[in-house]
Amino acid sequence: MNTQDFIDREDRYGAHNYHPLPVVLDRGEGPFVWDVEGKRYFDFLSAYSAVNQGHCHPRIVEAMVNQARKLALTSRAFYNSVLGEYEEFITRYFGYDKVLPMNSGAEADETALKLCRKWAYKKKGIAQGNAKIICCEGNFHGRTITIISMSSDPDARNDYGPFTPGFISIPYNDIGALKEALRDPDIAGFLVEPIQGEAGVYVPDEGYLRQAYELCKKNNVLFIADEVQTGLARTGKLLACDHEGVRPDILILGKALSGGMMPISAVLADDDIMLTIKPGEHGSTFGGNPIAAKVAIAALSVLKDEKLAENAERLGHIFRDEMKSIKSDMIELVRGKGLLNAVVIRPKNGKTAWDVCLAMKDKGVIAKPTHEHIIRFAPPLVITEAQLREAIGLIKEAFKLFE
Ligand code: IF1
Repeated sequence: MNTQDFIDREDRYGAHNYHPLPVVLDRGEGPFVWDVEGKRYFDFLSAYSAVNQGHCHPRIVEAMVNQARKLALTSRAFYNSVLGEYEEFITRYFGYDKVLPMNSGAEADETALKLCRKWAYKKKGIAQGNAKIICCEGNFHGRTITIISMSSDPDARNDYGPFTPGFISIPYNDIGALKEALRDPDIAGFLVEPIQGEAGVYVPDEGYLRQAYELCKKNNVLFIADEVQTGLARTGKLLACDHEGVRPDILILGKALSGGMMPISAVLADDDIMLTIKPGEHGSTFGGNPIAAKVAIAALSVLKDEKLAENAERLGHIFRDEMKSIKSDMIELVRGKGLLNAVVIRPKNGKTAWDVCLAMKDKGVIAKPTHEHIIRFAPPLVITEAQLREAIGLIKEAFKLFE
């Protein structure tokens, strides 16, 4: 079978809820992936920042295989010998009292919303059913009906109503709008991405997170950070909130928490928030399963042992400088933090970001546009400077084709 055969088979038997770049990946290692024709690519999407540790990291694979051979799943109906080890590891790692383990990022966001509402009624004293949560225009927190009830993206929400009530949407990176919204005494929380990934790597003004956090504290409102995409060293710090010294009341993690091996997500909070959920009030079959426990410990250990945040910080500056040096009238602007970057593309002669991605693919770099004209560049954080410079050379060659 060749590339087209694989594509045709997916088209025939799979739902059409994606429009992938026409490349069929077969193997991954570190910053590289190979397609079914044996061609090598630099992966500049990292499965939307789930593969920060590089594809198939040996330490994480070994942790997964060893546990899979011993005990894969118990459910939370019983205790097991590794969940406590993981809970202690991750709560010490991030400095919180407790963790609630889930699977997908969306599940973790939903868990955070439930936790916030529970805290609102049990601790803040908001009247039952009246708790409201502030969210931001341009957000992306997942694909469930409650989460898309917060979305301002028609593609994410059209024809999926009726929606979950209780969300107040304000402009991102707008402290005045947040201050105004916080005048409502029934506000329980503020859910925010430290950098809006899907919106096109929208980096807020310096100080935005810190000011937002202070406003929430002043109004007894929980500051909830969705670090599913920005967390785990991606932006050059362990958490994107670390750039401003903000400690979220509720921290949401996912994606690279497993190094891309399987869905693992987590919600961290201190006791006064976390213990508002009592036994039987929330859960999931696979949440905190033994394999996930061991995989997450390995994935988090790799981040620190291989100094991936420092690498992302250093190489991010090189990447943005190099992209800004490209003389192309298709490049409108370059923005990002660490190795979460994006280039806004100005269409030219009918050529768009999609065409640039096709050209880059032919040169050996795969990335995908978001919102038509924005290309996100997010390689695995294990990429070396030499590899990054090689990939930048290939990206430059691709842009040259449109001159
Ligand atoms: C898709 C976007 C990125 C996320 C943040 C929660 C979740 C995500 C900040 C939910 C997931 C993924 C989902 C994937 C594409 C990708 C994405 F383009 F959709 F928006 F990264 F920007 N919070 N993002 O970014 O986590 O349930 O997927 O594990 O749905 O197309 P999930």
